[in-house]
Amino acid sequence: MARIEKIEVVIADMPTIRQHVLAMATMTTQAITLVFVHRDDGVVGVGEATTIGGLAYGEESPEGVKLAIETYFAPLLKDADPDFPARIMALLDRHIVGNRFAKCAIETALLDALGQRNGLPLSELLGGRRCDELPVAWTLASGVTERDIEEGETVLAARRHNIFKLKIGKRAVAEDCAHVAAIARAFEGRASVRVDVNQYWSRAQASDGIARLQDAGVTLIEQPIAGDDIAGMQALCARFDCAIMADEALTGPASAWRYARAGGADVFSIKIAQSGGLTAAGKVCAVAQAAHIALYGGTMLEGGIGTAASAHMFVAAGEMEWGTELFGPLLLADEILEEPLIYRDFALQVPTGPGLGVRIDRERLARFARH
Ligand code: MUC
Ligand code: MG
Repeated sequence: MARIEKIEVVIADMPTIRQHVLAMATMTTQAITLVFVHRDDGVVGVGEATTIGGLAYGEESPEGVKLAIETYFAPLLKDADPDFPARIMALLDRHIVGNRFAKCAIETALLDALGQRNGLPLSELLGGRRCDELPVAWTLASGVTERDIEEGETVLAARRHNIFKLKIGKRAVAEDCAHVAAIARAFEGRASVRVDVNQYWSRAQASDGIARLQDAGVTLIEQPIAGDDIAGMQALCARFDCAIMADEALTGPASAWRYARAGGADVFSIKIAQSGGLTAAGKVCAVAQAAHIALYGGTMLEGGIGTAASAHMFVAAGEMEWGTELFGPLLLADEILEEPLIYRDFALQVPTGPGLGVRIDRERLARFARH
């Protein structure tokens, strides 16, 4: 029997390559939140609990995750047998309400360690992979239309991305939609354009905005109104031809079931941390598949660890009909992995090594770690 010896949480403030303007926050750094699980046989697994904009996006902040894990998770995990991640996650669920990001990081770290111990990629522990690469969208969110178009041209020419997601909701509806239409026009026939409103529209604004976006050729609208407004989302799905995607609304399998039952989304954005872990995210996928809702691989703008974990989970879960947005590491100005993830030909190559198949460079991490 093995034992968990130590849990370590590191928050690293990493500069982004440019400001990233979302409706709820403007980012110039990302607080990458990593959780290391040290086993007594010397194997160390790592998971990620990164969020966006402190407490601007979800209920868990980097500092809160660190406090919760060190104060409440660690005593429960001390001396537990890390060869049984499902047993450990059941123990955590019994004693800890919510804290989905923290739970996701712990589950990822346990599975990473188990994979390393047994020489198996994490995707194999999750049932086996269906493919080796995932299409990856890029988010244009500099806040300036011309700069977004220039950036889009650069990544398109590099054959890195041909799907662009635009973050809107901050400005007036007409202004935001004109910005999207200009970018959609610039890339017509060469790249597809989607939007994410991050819940910032009222029902009336969404009716107006989605009609304009549909005219501009946008085919996917992410979380236009509040996640808890299932009836409002259902009405938008019924009224418009373009696909409506749920993101913030999905906080695990129960919310997925409520959405599926109500017909509140055409597409689910699957996020491992928002779901409460890799297994929980798999259940969200299962609900979608049972209800004929399409899948999309979402991100919380994690670094390489959360991105690799998501990739392993997505390739095991089923077809991501709308692709993924696993570009998080590319938004960071520096690399903290020993070997960076590989992006080429508009896709992310899913790592093939044991566990996550990527390792943290502790020296590089130390340069950004908070003390
Ligand atoms: C979100 O809401 O989907 C994903 C891409 C991006 O720029 O922000 C995230 C969060
Ligand atoms: Mg979103």
